[in-house]
Amino acid sequence: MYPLIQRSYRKMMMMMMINGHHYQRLLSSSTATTNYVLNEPSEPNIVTAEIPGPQSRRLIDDLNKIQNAGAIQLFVDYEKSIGNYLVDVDGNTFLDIYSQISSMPLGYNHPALIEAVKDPRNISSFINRPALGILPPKSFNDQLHSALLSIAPSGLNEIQTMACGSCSVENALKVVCFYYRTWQRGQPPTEDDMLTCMTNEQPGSPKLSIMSFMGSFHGRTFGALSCTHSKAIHKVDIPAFDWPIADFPRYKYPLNEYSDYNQREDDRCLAKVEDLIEKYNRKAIPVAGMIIEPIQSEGGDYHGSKYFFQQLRKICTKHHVAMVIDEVQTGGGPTGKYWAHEHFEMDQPPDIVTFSKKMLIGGFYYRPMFRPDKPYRIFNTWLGDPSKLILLEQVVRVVKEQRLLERIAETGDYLLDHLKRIQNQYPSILMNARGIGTFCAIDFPTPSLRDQTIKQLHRNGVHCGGSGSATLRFRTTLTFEKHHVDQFIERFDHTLRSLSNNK
Ligand code: PSZ
Repeated sequence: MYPLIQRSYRKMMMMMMINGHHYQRLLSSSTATTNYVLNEPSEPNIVTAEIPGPQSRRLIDDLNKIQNAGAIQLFVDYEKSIGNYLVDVDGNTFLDIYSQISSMPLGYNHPALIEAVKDPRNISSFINRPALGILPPKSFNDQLHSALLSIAPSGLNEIQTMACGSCSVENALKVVCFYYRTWQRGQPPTEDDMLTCMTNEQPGSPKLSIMSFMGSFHGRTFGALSCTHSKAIHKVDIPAFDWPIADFPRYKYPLNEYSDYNQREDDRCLAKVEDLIEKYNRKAIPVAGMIIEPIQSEGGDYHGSKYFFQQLRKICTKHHVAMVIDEVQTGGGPTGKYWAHEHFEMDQPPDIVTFSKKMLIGGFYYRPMFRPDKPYRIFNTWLGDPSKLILLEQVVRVVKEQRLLERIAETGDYLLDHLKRIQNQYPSILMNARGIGTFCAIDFPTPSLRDQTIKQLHRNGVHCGGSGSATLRFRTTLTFEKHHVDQFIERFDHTLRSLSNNK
């Protein structure tokens, strides 16, 4: 440690070195808040001729000997990465607007998280991963309150933790089926139910369905995969349930120029939802629930309007369909609210909200009436990991103290303004700039132009990724600031200029 203490106006600044990272800790004398300032590099720095560089290539080749390493982009030096900058094994420093597929709340090596890991009181939690469903640690209830329930969507007062996003979705869908069958039967499972379920027969294994939406992504496990419709490679060769698939709106942009068209699109999709519910009820595969993303994220950053979601909530209530909102990708703050669906101001809360990624632990919030009636109906070995709750407690504290949600909303407006400006500058390459907070996206006319741009952005020091077939998506941390936007836009402009010159 190198404590270098300076006194400035009502602030005490300590520069420390933790795990090789300098950071500044600004302690306000008037409040108990800690203002961490990350010592990020001033800009990206690419030192290899090709991305991936030679060290990454060597490691990819080695890995390929023992598994299919075809998806690996880079090997990363996580010790050197900091804040919004990712450093690879070749020493390339990228501005990271993808943040581990939207799963880094505060960026790399945030000092608040390093402190939590170094705190001797937390060591046992990192070492002794418990079977949470039977032997939770003494701090568990407090942690659930401070890390998860303190930021729960309104009306959803109960919580179940899980290990990952897919697992959260799977178990949320099971809760929906428990609830539906109990309502349908008017009593808990009968002896006949208990007997027939053992051989996958009715009525114990009932014919029920979950509605999902074309273009959605809810995970790759068996049940979730029947609700996922973003790319064939995710689904091919896997048996699927006969479950209804509705349409998610596809708007024209700019929204204010196409409001009539978009309104008709909402109404078309809503009518199809109701038709499908009625059709599946007639087929004797009643719709117990629906699962929907507030913004279709993997599928290509498709947004649904406030009106669409408000009406959808009403349809669910009318037909006794449980509404599961999948906030695995949108949740945790990137839209400027902890939960993207809160932008929709629906007349009732969703019935279940799934999360993972930026929340560091998976799980779902649910309305009290969805609590399973018996223990062990929702259960597995780990049910998450309380050491992640220690980290999440810190994240929630930092987000609150540093007003990161308000700041991400401002940074997001700034980003979207710039995207709209640059789209006007390159009208033949860019279109449909859209987003809430920094959860933004922009489209290209073809998949190959999008892919080329992403490759070139990597070479120009921006780590980024696509969604859908021809979209560039922004999935920043919550510590992403206007100066990061400026850096991105400068490199985006440079990249687009070179691409349009080469056309
Ligand atoms: O290719 C993949 O498997 C990817 S790339 C991004 C994701 C998955 N996102 C995960 C995800 C999600 O975005 C939504 C809305 N719901 C569920 C999931 C599944 O979460 P994980 O990956 O944690 O199982």
